[in-house]
Amino acid sequence: MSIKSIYKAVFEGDASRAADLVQTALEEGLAPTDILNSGCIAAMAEVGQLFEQGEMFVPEMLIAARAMQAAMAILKPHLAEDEISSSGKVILGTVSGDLHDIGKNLVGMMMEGAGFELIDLGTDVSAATFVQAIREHGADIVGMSALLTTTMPAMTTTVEALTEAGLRDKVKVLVGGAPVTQVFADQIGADGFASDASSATRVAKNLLGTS
Ligand code: B1M
Repeated sequence: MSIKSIYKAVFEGDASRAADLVQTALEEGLAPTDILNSGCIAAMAEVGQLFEQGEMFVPEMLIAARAMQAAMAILKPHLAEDEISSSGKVILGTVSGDLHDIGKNLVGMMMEGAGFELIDLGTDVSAATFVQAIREHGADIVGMSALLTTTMPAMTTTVEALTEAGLRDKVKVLVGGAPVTQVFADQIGADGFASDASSATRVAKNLLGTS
């Protein structure tokens, strides 16, 4: 069994094979983070690159994404196993108008793995839903993901809604996603930015002073 075969199964969008291979790899003692980074994430990166070059299209991207999620369902408990205990409560969602959730789910997995209590609001989450969830659950951090340049403004709207609701000083705001930058995070008054799932965990801990 090699991680390359997991990469291939995700890349080709073979969900059941991807899940089976991840299961076998784990049974054989391969490190969950190696399977994640060199198998699943690397395969999706190539999918993205080919899409950008016009050599792959939306349906194929979606099929690959589903294979990645099938692999993730097997990996998730093992990623969580490695890490330490309770660090705080995180409310996480992909912002309004945006349906991309693979990166957001990875961030959530890594957060849970690092001992955060996670409330995942899913995708296409409106500012009002973020506000309501923070009121209901009293989170330490609200994490927003955006993969489209057209949905980045929804992060601004959400930060404004938090301020209007009197919640802005009660939660730390963490933002990320492929088009999001530190400069943008600073512009909208977010507390933190992370470019990938593992740094998201580190930034979250820094924000709460628990690193
Ligand atoms: Co979409 N898509 N997509 N897509 N898609 C992108 C994002 C795109 C860059 C592709 C391209 O054109 N090159 C492009 C956006 C262009 C832009 O805005 N500038 C794009 C487009 C255009 C679209 C549609 C509009 C296509 C269409 O319909 N014509 C459409 C929009 C739908 C919508 O959201 N309303 C669409 C649809 C889809 C699918 C449904 C087919 C599928 C999503 C499936 C799913 O998520 N369940 C999909 C996919 C798979 C992609 C690409 C290929 C891969 C995204 C991904 O999962 N990457 C993507 C191309 C690319 O990224 N190169 C693309 C793997 C993932 C692990 O990385 O999500 O970046 P990422 O997450 C990383 C970091 O960004 C970070 O950590 C993660 C892990 O390391 N991170 C955070 C993410 N969130 C964070 C939050 C944090 C911190 C870090 O704190 C809270």
